[in-house]
Amino acid sequence: MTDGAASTGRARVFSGMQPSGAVHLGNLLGALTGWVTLQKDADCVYSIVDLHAITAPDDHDPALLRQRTLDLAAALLGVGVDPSRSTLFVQSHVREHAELAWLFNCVATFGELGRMPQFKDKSAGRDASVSVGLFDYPVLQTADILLYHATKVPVGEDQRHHIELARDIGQRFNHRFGEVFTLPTAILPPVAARVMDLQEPTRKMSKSASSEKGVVFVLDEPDAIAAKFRSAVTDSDGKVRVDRAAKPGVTNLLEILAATTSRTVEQAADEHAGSGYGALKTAVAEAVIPFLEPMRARSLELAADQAELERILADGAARAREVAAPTLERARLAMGLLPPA
Ligand code: AQP
Repeated sequence: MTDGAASTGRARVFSGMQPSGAVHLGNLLGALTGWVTLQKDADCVYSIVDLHAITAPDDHDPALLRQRTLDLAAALLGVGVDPSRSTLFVQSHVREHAELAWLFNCVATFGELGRMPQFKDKSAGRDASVSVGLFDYPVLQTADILLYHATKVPVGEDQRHHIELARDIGQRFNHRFGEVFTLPTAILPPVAARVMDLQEPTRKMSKSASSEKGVVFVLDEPDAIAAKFRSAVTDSDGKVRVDRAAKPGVTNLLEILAATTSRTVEQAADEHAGSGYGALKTAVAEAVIPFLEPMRARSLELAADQAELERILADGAARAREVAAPTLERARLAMGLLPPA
């Protein structure tokens, strides 16, 4: 991988995913579909962001984290990340991420981090007991992105504020210390940028949801997927139409249907305008099951070969470091840190 994407004439893409649980339909439709598509034309750098996953100390189990890191590698490859085209690595294997995050900690402000909606959400009701890492999460994310001069960051809606913050921090750094960083923009999918929990359709589908009933995982068996859609919460209005505020459950089903059948939400809604909710749920399950099946099979196959996963990740880390190390060096020099003799 070359330093700036400009030298290859291709856009540089960065995105990350936490090994905080199994990959679900929200991760897939919100971000991973974009990861896979962008590989065709861009220089893509994808990271399993384990340093982010340890910011939620409530369920920090070291053995589980190691297993989830390997499982996520298998899942990312299984959904279509291609290591011969893209750089796939584990964040903690490239130490530059943590060091650049420290430099950015001295540029970011307490006020702007405190305003991040995801922090407010995840720390609600327990401000004093959350880790400093959770508060600082968007600064580490800024380092992740800016280390690689990424111009595009494919993410779901929930990450939009973090990407804007990354731009602000990068811009402030450049203004104070000279042009070192490229400013990124978020790329959101045209549909299903925020997939909602099937049981609580006003909450986003999440790996850390309190119940798995509303979360469809890529590795779920077809019967489990059908059962989850059958019991999806809708409303008592009985009409299939798009209205995120008044009909979050039905709208969510339509968005999932649209995203998995390459249609717009309006097309999906029109086609099911005369259907009952039961028929809509069946149609969504029948679209999602074959959509996920090849990814599930490939992920399981890859998960069985740990040595190969480790080889791919080691190769990815070496390639990532080729870009990350000189970027960090430039930032250190720009800030006036004395180079070691
Ligand atoms: N429900 C969602 N709809 C659309 N996109 C989503 N993403 C997550 N949930 C949805 C996108 O998936 C990418 C990876 O996210 P992450 O692993 O860094 O953590 P997250 O955003 O916090 O995702 P989760 O699943 O909710 O994990 P936990 O429970 O650990 O916090 C991001 O691009 C995100 O936008």
